[in-house]
Amino acid sequence: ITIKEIGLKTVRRLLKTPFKSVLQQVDEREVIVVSVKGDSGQTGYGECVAFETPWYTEETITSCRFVLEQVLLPLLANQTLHHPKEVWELFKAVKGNRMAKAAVEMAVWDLFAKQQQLPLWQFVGGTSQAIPAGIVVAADPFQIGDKVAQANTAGYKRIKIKIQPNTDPSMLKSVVNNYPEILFFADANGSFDEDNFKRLTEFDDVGFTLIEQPFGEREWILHSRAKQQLKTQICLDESIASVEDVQQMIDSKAGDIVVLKMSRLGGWTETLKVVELCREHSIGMWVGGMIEFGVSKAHNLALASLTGIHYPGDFSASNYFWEKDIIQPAIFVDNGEIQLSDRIGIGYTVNLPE
Ligand code: OSB
Ligand code: MG
Repeated sequence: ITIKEIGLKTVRRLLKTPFKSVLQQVDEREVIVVSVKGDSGQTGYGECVAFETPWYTEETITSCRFVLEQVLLPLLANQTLHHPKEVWELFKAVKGNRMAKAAVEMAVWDLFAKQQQLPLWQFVGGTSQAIPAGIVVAADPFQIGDKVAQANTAGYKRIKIKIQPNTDPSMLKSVVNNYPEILFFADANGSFDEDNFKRLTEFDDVGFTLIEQPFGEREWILHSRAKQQLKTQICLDESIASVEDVQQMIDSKAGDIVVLKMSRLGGWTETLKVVELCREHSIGMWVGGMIEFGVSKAHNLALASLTGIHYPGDFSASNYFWEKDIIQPAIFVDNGEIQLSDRIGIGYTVNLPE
């Protein structure tokens, strides 16, 4: 495929309700949709999901726009590619900036799947067409009970609750006990430290399937101590930004499970390497969310189709965050699952603003 046109389109929309975590409150979301047109006339799509400021990863939507426009797009323009893996090679001389790279790289994978007339999930070797959904409750503590009840009514079988050192574990325990058939995850977003380690152990009896990122990104030793001392599985999210980070987690016995975020990892090529490494070492996997729109979600759903990804990801319906998504049809959850499309590429039509 020869790359003929590359487009960037900014999408900015309000969330239906504010997303509150220990790190940041998100009320409005801005992303960049990347479109890549090949000589066959088809178009592949990617979505850059960096946030407005560096509260979650170092990149921002503004740094990504700069790197995309000034550095990455010129490297890709007019290139002839035989496989989407070649994009990672093309970008090799560019340090870091994985979220910017991922957005372009993902668009090229979509384009190749379309050229091969295959759904993206089949193009990448996925096997499952029904993806278990999962929702995130990121609200004030007094709202958690109601939000969990609503998620249960909507059919979700996996609910992730944001926690921090001042969250009351006994309150959470009574919520979790109400729904024996639902899997509950906890996400601490790195809010614990050595001084309140004991506080973390008080969440061990809540009934969580896993606790996500209790400590900071580079706290391998604290995480390994938590893995030893808690019966709840330890899952790393922010810590995992490369294949090397997964190897570090394995070597330091710092976790049982990883969250795959294709954007933070730099796209499909690096993510597929991570999946391979996790399979070899029997590390659990699931696919994380970035409060993103449908293009990114569609790529992530295709990822969740791969074998070895055993836990339900952050896959909520389009209408959980958005009045209107940028894809058609919207993503919807039926009986706790999302069905992957039989259509080629990401499987959805993209509707971009003028
Ligand atoms: O820590 O998993 C996280 C959203 C934005 C930034 C970080 C995280 C999240 C989520 C996922 O919790 C929310 C979603 O998109 O479903
Ligand atoms: Mg997380």
